[in-house]
Amino acid sequence: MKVDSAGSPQFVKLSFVLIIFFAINLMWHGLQAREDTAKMVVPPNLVINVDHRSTVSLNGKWHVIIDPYENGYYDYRYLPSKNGYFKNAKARNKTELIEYDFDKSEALNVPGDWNSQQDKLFFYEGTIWYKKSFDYQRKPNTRVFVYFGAANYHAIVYLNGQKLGEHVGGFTPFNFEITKLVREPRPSQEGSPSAVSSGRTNRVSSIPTVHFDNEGRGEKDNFLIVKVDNKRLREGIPTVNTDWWNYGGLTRRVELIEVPETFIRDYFIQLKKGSLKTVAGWIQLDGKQSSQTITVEIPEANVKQTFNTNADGYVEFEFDAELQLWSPENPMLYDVLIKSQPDSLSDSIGFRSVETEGTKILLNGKPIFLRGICIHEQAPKSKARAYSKEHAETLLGWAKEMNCNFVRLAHYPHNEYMPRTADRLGVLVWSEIPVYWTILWENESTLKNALSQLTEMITRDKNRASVILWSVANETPVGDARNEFLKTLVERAKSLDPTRLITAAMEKSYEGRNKPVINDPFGQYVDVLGCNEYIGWYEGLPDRCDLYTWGTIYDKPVIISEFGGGALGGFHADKDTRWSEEYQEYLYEKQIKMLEKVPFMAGTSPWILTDFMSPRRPLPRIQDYWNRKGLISDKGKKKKAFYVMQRFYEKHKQNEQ
Ligand code: GCB
Repeated sequence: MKVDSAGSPQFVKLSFVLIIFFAINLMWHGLQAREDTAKMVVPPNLVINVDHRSTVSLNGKWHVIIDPYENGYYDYRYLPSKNGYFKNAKARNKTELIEYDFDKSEALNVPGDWNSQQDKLFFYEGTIWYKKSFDYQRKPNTRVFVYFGAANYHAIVYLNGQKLGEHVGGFTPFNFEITKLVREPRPSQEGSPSAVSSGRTNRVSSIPTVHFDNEGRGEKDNFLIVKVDNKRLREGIPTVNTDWWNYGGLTRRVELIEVPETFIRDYFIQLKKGSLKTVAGWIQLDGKQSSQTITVEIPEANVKQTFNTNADGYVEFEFDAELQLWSPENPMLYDVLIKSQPDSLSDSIGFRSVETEGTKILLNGKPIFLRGICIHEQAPKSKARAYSKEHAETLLGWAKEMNCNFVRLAHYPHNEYMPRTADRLGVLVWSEIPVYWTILWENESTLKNALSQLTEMITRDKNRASVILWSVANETPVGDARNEFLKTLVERAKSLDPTRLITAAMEKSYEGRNKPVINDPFGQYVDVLGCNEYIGWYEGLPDRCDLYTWGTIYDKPVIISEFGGGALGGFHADKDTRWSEEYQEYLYEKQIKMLEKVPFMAGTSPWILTDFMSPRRPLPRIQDYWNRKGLISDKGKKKKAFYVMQRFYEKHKQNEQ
């Protein structure tokens, strides 16, 4: 083919312009992508104590589009598309090509993981788009936030086609302000917002009868769209390798939070470190009336204190009070009222101290032995992730039945009902972030991510008396880069909350054949050492426990934060048969005998309360993708070892009295 113009000055000019254009375009998208990654891990200004605020639930059915190729996000050049699914587009005439339709797509329950809701999603890891339409009438002089209890793992949130922001981390809450973006009913619609939707339907199987006006209003005034992606990432927190189900989706509640224009966003009200009567803390307002007078009242303790916030809406305070202390035996919660102009907010707060003295943990100044159990966020008797108050009641109820005064909430922050229920039932809590196994220690964005998950966990739960331990890691391999990484987390935890103890679940090593020792160098940075060990399961048979005498290089309390072995509920055989309840029972008996002799042991939390789902556990007819180390089966039936722990803890309880 003859091309006349090739080589001509115009052609060269045009090519040059085009090249520059594409280069700028590429750079721009590249930069944007990088900026997005950096922004993603910065926690938003979390609104705490959702339970005591005015909220509108967005729970229920959400339409979803399963999008394994992220077609709704990237164009065919793999660049973020301007017209992704977040636009919620509809064909405006019979010729227009739109290749998706939320309103004709299937629906899933929120809160809830997607894996347990449809067989085809059981192993799914990737993107699913969620859409919820809603009407909303904003009250005068209020602000509105959309709040997510958690979305696993990476969420990008859009309201009415506009991006609100994104969040990384599957187990902590986040929110975005939507005051200016939320659409209120049009004047003609007032009083009957559904009038416009008459004759329209969003039923999954119907013909396309939903019409959109040129603002994109459909059957409701607003549409909220969330892209949730649970792909495991090498640089993620957690990383690709774990031992639990990677439940994806909007796994916790979604709410609109309604607050006055200036409101109490966050506060810390706890006993001052080292004191049993001085309450110390701070309050953070959000809004224009930043400098003002606020009061803190605890009516039952005759407390009424007044403080002035500074120009940033912040105040620190301290006052003395005669308080009944919170403890597992007496889980006393006070109504605490914070009053500002024009907001007021209440919370149920318990007051207790926690510290260490040598190898002891002291609660309210007295040594306490932690009679614990580990718990995953596995819904009781179900293949789903737990998310509700009822789940929390059942799980903690079982722990109490075992005579526990302590739970280790593994391996990530559980939903807020857990620490709140623990507060009420008198159960002490270890709360941790999913810094698990082989994290990319030298990757800067991985550290940022861990820091933001830690910050969000502490921000949400720092007023819960039940929570005594923040854990920064589980079974991470010893090494300098890991020590540095974890040290940074400890520093952050201490700066956010100087009152609680810091821990991590570590491993032991050996001095000679029969002397396990706790000597992980990272131990120097924590207050309490957690140690996971599987003698009798991964390491020899249960009788091996008889040989061991434990040692430590630290003058600090040690919690045996995991031990245990698997048993299929209802399978009975002799004590030497793996997977039988008798093997597990015997292992527990031997472990207890060994651990009772460890002088520096301040508590135990065996692995684990209930069977939980894990892709690492495929053994047919025994595991079937369940980790069987539960003391309670996936059907909710107690195994024999449950009663071994129950008796051991009963004995401890008696000795304490
Ligand atoms: C561990 C891990 C825990 C596993 C458990 C097991 O050491 O901390 O997440 O599930 O062992 O069952 O192997």
